[in-house]
Amino acid sequence: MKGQGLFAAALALVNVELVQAHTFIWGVFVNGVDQGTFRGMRVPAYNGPPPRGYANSPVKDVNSIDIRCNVLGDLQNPYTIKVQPGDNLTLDWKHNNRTNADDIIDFSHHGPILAYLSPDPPTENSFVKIFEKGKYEEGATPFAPGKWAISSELKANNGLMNVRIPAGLKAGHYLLRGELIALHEGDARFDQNPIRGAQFYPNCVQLEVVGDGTVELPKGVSFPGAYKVNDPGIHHDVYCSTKTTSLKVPCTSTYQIPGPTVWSGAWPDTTKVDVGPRSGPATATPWTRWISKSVVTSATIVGGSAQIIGSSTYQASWSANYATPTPVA
Ligand SMILES: *[C@@H]1O[C@H](CO)[C@@H](O)[C@H](O)[C@H]1NC(C)=O
Ligand SMILES: *[C@@H]1O[C@H](CO)[C@@H](O)[C@H](O)[C@H]1NC(C)=O
Ligand SMILES: [Cu+2]
Repeated sequence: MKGQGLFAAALALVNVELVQAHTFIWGVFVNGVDQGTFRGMRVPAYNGPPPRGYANSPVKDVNSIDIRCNVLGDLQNPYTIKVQPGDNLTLDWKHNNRTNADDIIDFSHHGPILAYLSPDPPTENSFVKIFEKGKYEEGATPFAPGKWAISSELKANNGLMNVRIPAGLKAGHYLLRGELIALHEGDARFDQNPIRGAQFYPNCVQLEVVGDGTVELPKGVSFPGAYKVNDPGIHHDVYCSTKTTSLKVPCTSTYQIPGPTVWSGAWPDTTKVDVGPRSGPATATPWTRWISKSVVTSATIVGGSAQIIGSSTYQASWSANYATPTPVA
């Protein structure tokens, strides 16, 4: 039937986005030494049962708690990565598998990459921007998106993103919030058209800074709170930046990365370090808990497929005080 055919086509389109090549942080190298797959990572388990969970659908509502550390970002990882001020970290963004053959993210996903640091747990205005890179080359022809940190750099660099721990940073527990913002649908605003809009991929890593540093983080921003749906760096048409043609967004050849300016105490240049071999699994263990449309589903995995044991409404619960993660038994 015609009507049914249309419905099926619409459904197929939705599924295409759900299984698209999305990315999250699979591991962190400290001065080139891998700390192990998923160690210290608050891994988002988005979208539904395995294998779909690996597709990690974006966070799109800048006012939701998910913008802080992604869905389930309040859940601690049993392991915390120890670092010192001045250490060179390399975040390993991957899609399907933690290998060099991985495609990282679909090429259509043009946009900036960012990093913030906050004490763990975050408080009001505690996220401080320590790194950002946005658009660095104008498109050669009208409507060409130009060169962007995600699609032209991170992807070409095997998903490796360099971040350096600020000099003299005071010892303590911190969250490193790495983020990609994909703007291929950023000509639309999520509040006006929830099917489209900018896509956020925030991921948090648990760090313990050791040493006798004395530098405290300055006042930062809150997540949610730091971003607005109509920020010029969020409501931005990557395809009209060289010509005034879009009726939806003012076209501009300059791109303004959202959020605050980078803290003056952060390193002005990030250093690319050679990374050693990866340690730990190259494939993800099927999720036993995932979230979709604010419903958390728990399951056991039997023979690769999920046997659902229960579901509940997602209520992120961020504690006010630092709690030592429970080690894995
Ligand atoms: C981090 O990289 C910089 C620049 O290459 C280097 O000078 C510094 O020694 C590195 N830090 C560590 C702890 O290796
Ligand atoms: C990635 O890992 C999955 C298992 O999780 C496997 O089925 C797939 O073939 C792997 N893909 C590549 C490109 O290695
Ligand atoms: Cu996408």
